[in-house]
Amino acid sequence: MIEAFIFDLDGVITDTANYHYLAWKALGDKLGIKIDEEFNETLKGISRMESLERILIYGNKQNDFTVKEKEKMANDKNQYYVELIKNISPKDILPGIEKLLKDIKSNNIKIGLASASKNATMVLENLGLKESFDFIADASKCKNSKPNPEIFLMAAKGLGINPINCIGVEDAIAGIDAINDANMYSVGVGDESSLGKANIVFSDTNKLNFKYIVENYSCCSNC
Ligand code: B16
Ligand code: MG
Repeated sequence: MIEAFIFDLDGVITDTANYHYLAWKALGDKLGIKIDEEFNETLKGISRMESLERILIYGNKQNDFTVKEKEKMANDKNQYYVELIKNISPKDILPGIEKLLKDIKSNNIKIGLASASKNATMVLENLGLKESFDFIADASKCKNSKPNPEIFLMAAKGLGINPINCIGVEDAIAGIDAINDANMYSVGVGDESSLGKANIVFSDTNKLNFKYIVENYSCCSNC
């Protein structure tokens, strides 16, 4: 029985990926590491510090900086990112999301957030959606980045729901792996060929369909 929906934020509720991209690109330019959109794709769902480590490896500069210097770089990136997301408003909610949240609520099912972003609460506030969420998992308390299931399990725990009664919604491969390893039912949003490990995939948020998810979940848990 479905008792909760647990959402990823970036790429599912709103599209902040481009802001992360611009902020990492600005840092990359300073370091002489060229970050393109294709490489940025590999950072989706990955925590701030781990993203920085991946960027340094990508630019073959992984041994060039102290921990303190890396912390400063991550901080600078975040300051720029926070500046960029200041103007986010309800018009930035991805299509289909408000309808899905409404359908979930009207069926008395809980709603949680499992985002790797430490800025998640501020983004939800700017979108005017914070009150729609019963629990927001705190990424700063999460030790293991997706694909580790920790952040989804934190959200289920915070909601007081058994993971097998949760539906996880994600746009990143690392996120789908995290949902599956948390023993939840996984709903992917995006390209079916890359999100193939999800229980079901919708090509974009506008196609997300509450009834269809519920029917497929019941079918899946009965076989
Ligand atoms: P922050 P999600 C993730 O959000 C982003 O996809 C990823 O690009 C970002 O590095 C990560 O949050 C951490 O974000 O720097 O704001 O703490 O997809 O898990 O909602
Ligand atoms: Mg995402």
